[in-house]
Amino acid sequence: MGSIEREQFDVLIIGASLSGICSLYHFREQFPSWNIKVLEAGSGVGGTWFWNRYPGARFDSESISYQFSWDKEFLQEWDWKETFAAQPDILKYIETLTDKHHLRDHMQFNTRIKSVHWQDNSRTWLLIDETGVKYQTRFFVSCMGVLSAPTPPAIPGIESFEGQAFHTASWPEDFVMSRDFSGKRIGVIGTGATGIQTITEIAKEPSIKSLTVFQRTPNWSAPLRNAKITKEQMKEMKAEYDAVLQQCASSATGFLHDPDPRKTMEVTHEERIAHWEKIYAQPGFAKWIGNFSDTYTDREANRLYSNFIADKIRQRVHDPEVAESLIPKNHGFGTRRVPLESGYFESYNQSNVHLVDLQKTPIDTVTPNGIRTADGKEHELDILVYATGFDAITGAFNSVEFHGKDNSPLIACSGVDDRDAYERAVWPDHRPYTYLGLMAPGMPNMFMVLGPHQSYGNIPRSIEYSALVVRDLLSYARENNYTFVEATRKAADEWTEHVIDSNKGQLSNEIDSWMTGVNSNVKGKMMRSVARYSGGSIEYRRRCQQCKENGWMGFTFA
Ligand code: NA7
Repeated sequence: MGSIEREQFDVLIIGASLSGICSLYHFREQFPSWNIKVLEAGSGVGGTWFWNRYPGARFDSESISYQFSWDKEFLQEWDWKETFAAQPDILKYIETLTDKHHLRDHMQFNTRIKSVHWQDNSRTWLLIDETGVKYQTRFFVSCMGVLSAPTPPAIPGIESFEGQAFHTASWPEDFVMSRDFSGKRIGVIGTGATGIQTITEIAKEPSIKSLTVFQRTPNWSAPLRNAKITKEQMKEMKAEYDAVLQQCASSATGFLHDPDPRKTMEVTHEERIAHWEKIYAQPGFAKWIGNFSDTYTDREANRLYSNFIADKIRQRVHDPEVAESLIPKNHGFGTRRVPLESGYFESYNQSNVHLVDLQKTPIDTVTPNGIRTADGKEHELDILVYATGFDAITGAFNSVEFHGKDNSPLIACSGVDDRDAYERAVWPDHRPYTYLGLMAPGMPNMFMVLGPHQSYGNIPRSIEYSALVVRDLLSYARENNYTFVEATRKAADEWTEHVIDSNKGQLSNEIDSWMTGVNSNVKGKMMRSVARYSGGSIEYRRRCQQCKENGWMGFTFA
């Protein structure tokens, strides 16, 4: 297709991620005569699980709770090997399911969209990829993901490094650790969920020369407790899938764990410790979600549990000074997304693993040979890994030139973009404004699956639900011959206010993290915002259902 051609679609989906796959499957079932296509920047399906191939990448949701429910036959066919599957297995699961349903027939890979413009005269969206190819579509569904725009660290001198450097989300293809890291001095910047997984795995590799971790903020982390799944266990689990899905549906987070309804101070000291020991010994997010119900809203409750976890860390790290550096002091347990680990803290007991506490000695500059810290020391490195996270939630939208009605930009930031653009932006300073997280006023015919203001929790559970709501909304439009759908300002005002209100009282609001919309590596992303719906997935579903039952109240059609 030449650059002046313009292919026409009924629905274009951006992203062959889990949300893109799920949306495509349901839309194709419902609208068999429609011309539907998925455009994907990568060379394969999988989104997060396609890009994040770093050593140690794996689920910290239970594998059996992190799969699509719509193909019951495939649920019985697919065998998970571990309680928390590793990235290669997860990608294989996604690829096998995609192939089983011939979904690749509707997918185009290696296509990165550069600009998206609403065209009022034809009531269509015009998308242009980075080679100049144009795509025109009636409806456009963003499945671009919440953690899909990687951010390398904004550190002086970073371009001067003469060794190999890469972000964890663009790990070199065909990488073999025992070959590519053999004899090397490796540096890792960042200790979020990704850093903690990959540091643990790199440290285990006997052939590395050394591993130096550059930690700006320690994160609370606790044992994953992964295990192999035997054939016999898998058979038993398969018989229980209905109950597993039911349990996810009845929990506010969509996970297999529920909070203990008691409050921390309602029980005796002995009962408290017994409960904490119990959840600490359980696999997965039990030690985060399965806690007393006030742990993330009551300061004292949170302090006590944080002390309990801090003592666990002290017991595992031999050097007391290193242990203290690894214990967060500026935020309580669970007020940021809790990374789960499998021997992370013990890594620091190895003589070839070094922690550089950037709160004591900040990075001065990256040099051709490594990293120089404020104490004048140069940490010499052959390989530098950026585990520095993502421009979360709004970042994928921000990486595209995005204009809606009246040519208004979707995102513009004060001090970065011009004043006029900023005043007309739908999401000024990355602050989302949506109705049910599904649409934004001024952006007609544009839907979001796993967009801002949706309840995340267990990601596939959220995706399945919102993909079905978008499908039903499109069905309603088709049945009534509507070619135009838009969220009203009134509905978006009320919903956005509700999202902000639901978030009040959470200790996590007081902490900078990707969940509160702060990223020092992204220009203009310095102010905290509310980008996730904290009212829980049960309440989210109730509100979507209510909207549907009331004739899609809050949307206008034409
Ligand atoms: P995160 O959780 O955003 O972690 C990024 C880490 O990188 C974090 O420790 C940051 O420190 C650190 N960072 C970022 N920029 C810098 C600079 N410039 N200098 C030093 N350190 C830096 O991203 P992840 O990829 O680990 O996890 C994202 C989510 O993916 C995760 O929660 C799961 O849901 C899956 P900071 O804390 O900002 O001081």
